[in-house]
Amino acid sequence: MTMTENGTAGGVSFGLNDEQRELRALAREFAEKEIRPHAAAFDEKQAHATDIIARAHEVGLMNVHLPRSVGGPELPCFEGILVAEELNWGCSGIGTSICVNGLAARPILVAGDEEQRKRWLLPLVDAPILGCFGLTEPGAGSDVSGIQTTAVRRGGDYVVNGSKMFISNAGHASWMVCFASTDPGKGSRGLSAFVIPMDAAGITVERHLDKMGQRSTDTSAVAFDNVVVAAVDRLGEEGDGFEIAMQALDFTRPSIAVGAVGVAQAAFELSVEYARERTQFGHPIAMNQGVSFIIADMATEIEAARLLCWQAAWMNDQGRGRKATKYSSFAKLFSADMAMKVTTDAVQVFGGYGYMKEYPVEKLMRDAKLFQIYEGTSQIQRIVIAKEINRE
Ligand code: COS
Repeated sequence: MTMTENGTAGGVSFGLNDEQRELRALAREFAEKEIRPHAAAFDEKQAHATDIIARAHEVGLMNVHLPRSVGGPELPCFEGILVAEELNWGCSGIGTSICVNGLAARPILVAGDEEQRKRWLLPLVDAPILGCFGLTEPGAGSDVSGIQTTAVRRGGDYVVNGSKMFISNAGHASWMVCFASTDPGKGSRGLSAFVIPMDAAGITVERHLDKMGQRSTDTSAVAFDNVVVAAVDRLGEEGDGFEIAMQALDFTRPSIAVGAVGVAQAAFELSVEYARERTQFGHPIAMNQGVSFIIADMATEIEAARLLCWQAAWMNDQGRGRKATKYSSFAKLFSADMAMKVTTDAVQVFGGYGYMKEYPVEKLMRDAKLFQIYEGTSQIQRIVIAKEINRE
């Protein structure tokens, strides 16, 4: 094997270039100074971090994938996950509220025309405006084809009725990409996507939901009662909705996956620090093999998860289509399950103190759980992986 000038072997490099290192350092510094110190208080109060989101916008850590045509930096998926890991290291509740625009904007980037991109995405560049992604419903979470919200054509408009559930940032968003059935007989082939302003007549944010973890992300239930939507606000053609949603999730799942890595990394760092300080039987507990093996496993599994996230993002950036689908699900499945294990182990390393709210690791364990659920449960990721293997 020969090494090339930039130190890569056989065309593969695990190193970051200068710009990527700078971007990651900027995100880490922001997380350290602007997010971490407030994480516990926002969690306790279940408060939306309006000012922190505005600061993230100001320093360029939001909307990083928006294309140059609307004034965005058009960073690849890979650069986005470098930022997402650090923000979630700071606090995954606040990190998620900063990153949700990536998911909200993606269907518009997948299927929107120039006019729609300008109308909905250009304002995001100038101000910390939030969008949200309205896929999940009370009766349709994993089974997207079971969506009950309807959009019925009436002249140049559609009339939307139904309800959405567990929608991140909905209570603070200016618009939602809403998936609704335009042909209920056709299941997934009958779904269409619309961009709907949240102040449209007939929309109610019904409940800000009280969550176990990631409490500073607003998660709300939204009702649609005869909401009139102009046909020009439909993304793509009628029936394109399912594919638009799936393609959006292919791109955003690496970012969610790496959020889990950020949470696990935080739990790992705290565990190492604590194990060196905490003395029992006359020596630091880090010197006990029982504890040191837990920490060694944490480090190994975090590294493995991060590499899967990097590969999934790279697949997306290479335009690998359905290959990226599988790798995004690899990353999401492995990282979410890893973060749950690592944060649970962190509580174990801290012992009785770990179980107390006074120490930071119990929050990380609560936060980690959501990664196994949102943007497709760990079981759904296995279904996606199995389906993609069978298609090959
Ligand atoms: N990109 C493009 N097309 C895709 C696709 C993708 N990533 N995934 C599926 N499709 C296509 C399929 O090829 C199929 O097309 P054909 O009928 O032409 O073959 C069509 O879409 C239907 O796909 P499939 O048969 O796999 O659909 P299912 O109803 O069986 O469900 C799952 C698929 C379960 C994978 C899907 O519903 C899913 O991802 N659910 C989880 C959703 C989720 O993440 N929810 C969380 C809320 S978002 S915060």
